[in-house]
Amino acid sequence: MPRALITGITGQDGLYLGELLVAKGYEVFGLVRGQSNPKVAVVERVVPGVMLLEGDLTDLSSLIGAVEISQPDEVYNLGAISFVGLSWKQAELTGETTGMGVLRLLEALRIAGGNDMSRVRFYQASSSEMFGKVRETPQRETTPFHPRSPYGVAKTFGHYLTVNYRESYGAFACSGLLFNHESPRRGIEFVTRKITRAVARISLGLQDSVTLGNLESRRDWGFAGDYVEAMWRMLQQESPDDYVVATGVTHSIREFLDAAFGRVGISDWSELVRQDPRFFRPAEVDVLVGDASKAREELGWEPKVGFEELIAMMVDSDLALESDAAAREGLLVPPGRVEVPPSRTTAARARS
Ligand code: NDP
Ligand code: GDR
Repeated sequence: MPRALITGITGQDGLYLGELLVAKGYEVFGLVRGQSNPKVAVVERVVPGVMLLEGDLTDLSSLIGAVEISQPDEVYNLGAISFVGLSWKQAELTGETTGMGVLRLLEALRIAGGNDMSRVRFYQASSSEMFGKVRETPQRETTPFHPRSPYGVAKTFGHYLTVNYRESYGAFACSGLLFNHESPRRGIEFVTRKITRAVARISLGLQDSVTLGNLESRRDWGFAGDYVEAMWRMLQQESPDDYVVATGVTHSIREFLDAAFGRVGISDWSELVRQDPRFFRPAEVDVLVGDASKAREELGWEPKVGFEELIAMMVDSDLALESDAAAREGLLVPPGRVEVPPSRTTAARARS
């Protein structure tokens, strides 16, 4: 039975990867931080059977301990401060976790292995944010980096360290340059889930509008469930390498809004979306679109879920979650009654 250690098991990708590896027959260990992490219950519900280990990417000895207990064949480093917006407000913490965390984990593997890194295969969750102010379009493995946020800078550090441990110690270390990937499990701070949740709530009359930042930026959005398959495939190759993982299609936030509101029958959302400078970034990444030819050719990987299907999946999931929650709190009108809650009016106006 192969053994895998996942940092960031409580996050979006950690849950999908945990499910994938358990289904493949792995013994899965997950690193969980904090003395009473509320997301432990989510991991236990979604991926029962995963062994949870206490540890933190800012604490080397806890990482050595986790490696010694789990004795992994494969390590997936998904843990990070992953919200780009937060990385300006907590730049030092982002550097420590998203950047230095990679160094600590690689060092933990080196130290626990007595300087022998050949036994274990390592995956680093690198990011399209490293391309930042892009030097060419589409972005591929050879495109130079120009990160635009403390997050992007920290990920670039982690990426080069992964390459460096491969070259210095012969580590089987891969870096996945993954473009945005989303799902119903996406955190509500990210724009896609912020929108799909708001669309659900507006449609149910629980909220009047949603306030966003820049609507013009464009992203290459895929489905997280597809992307964790690419991570696993990287570690099954004969030799370690770096791969871009993307759909090759880019859309603006406006187009995302069109599709998300369209799912609940609203075609004109102009009165339902506000903009606030609070949600604009000090430096923006304007357009991202990836070329995943290498992943397609060498890993046999390709995305299965398209843009419209992804958004439908997220809106439908949020509709179910929000109507369940509202019904529990007595906020929704039971079927058969004709009363309309006050905040329903804006959405109804927009729909008519
Ligand atoms: P999430 O934000 O959903 O998950 C981040 C995870 O990191 C959480 O489990 C979090 O734990 C954990 N974490 C945060 N700080 C620490 C710490 N100090 N020690 C240990 N763990 C910590 O991110 P995603 O699942 O979306 O992304 C996974 C990885 O892939 C991240 O590294 C992200 O930067 C990267 N990435 C993501 C992309 C995307 O589009 N989703 C694209 C490219 C890269 P807790 O729950 O306790 O906060
Ligand atoms: P991103 O994702 O920065 O690409 O990083 P996010 O969804 O946060 O932003 C995408 C784009 O939307 C614009 N935007 C807003 N963003 C948020 N969060 N909230 C808003 O209200 C809002 N309004 C407009 C942003 O300016 C940006 O242009 C994600 C993360 O998962 C990273 O960890 C990962 O590395 C990259 O994707 C690839």
